[in-house]
Amino acid sequence: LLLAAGPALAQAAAPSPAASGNPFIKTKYTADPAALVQGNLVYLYTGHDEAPAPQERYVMHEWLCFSSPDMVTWTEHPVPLKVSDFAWAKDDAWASQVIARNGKFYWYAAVEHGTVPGKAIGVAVADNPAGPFKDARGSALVTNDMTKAASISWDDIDPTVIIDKGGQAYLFWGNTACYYAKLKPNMTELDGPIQTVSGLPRYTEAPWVHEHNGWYYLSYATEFPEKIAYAMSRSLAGPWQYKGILNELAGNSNTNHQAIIDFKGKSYFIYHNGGLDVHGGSFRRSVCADYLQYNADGTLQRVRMTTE
Ligand code: FUB
Repeated sequence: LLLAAGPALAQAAAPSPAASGNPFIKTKYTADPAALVQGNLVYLYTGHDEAPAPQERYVMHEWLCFSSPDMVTWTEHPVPLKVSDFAWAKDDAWASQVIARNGKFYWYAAVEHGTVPGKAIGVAVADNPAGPFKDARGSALVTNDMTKAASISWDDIDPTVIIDKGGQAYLFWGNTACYYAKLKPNMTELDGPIQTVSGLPRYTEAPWVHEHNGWYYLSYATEFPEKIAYAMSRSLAGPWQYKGILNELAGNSNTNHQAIIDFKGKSYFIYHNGGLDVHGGSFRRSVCADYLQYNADGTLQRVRMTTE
């Protein structure tokens, strides 16, 4: 399946592309984007919003995978992972991220646990970035009782994963707080205690950690409806220094959920809004992308979404 994106990303990098191709996945409602650059291709992983209009709740049973050589033309791959692939999980294919290590691909995904009340994070593994993926543990990697946030059941969501230059992998996640823990080299076990990131004002959810020119960036959803804010650090263990807001409200969606990548010489801010069609909204979301620009000191320019 070839999906046509609009002209926005076909143009040379500009702070505010004039013509919008967003949302750029037009055949399905897609949410919570994560992206992974592998060689000549970028892989896009999303949740699949399946709530029929006018239902105002999340209906999400599977994740989707698309790839592109240019951020313009997208190929959809067969469904690579479903909630039912985690035998211990009940429902809710919420946010996720895939990372490569030692020739394998590890997919960290939030789901509703079948027996431990609340959300949990599982990890699936594949030999190919498009899958198929299978449960790497047979049990959850993180469960709600580990972070002891009794106040809400959806604390252990929104995993983001990164490997530092020394080869140490870190998992970040969370809703009532931004948690992080080291991962063992096998990528399927936590290595040490769960800690909490400090210095993220008005943190809501959706952490995304990436590296660019020696700086680590922790972007996250702030307030509700959500904007994206970010902090910078020289170390994944912090301290993180808050730098400000990256974008404003995404448009017709309470959530925003970003991923940030460099690909073929340009940087991209990928997120979702509720703008695909008349039924679009907070529970029928759609993935968009706009250019991201770095300043000489490493700080980020505010993203001007093409939908603004
Ligand atoms: O898609 C379900 C939830 O909505 C995600 O976990 C959050 O980041 C928000 O986008």
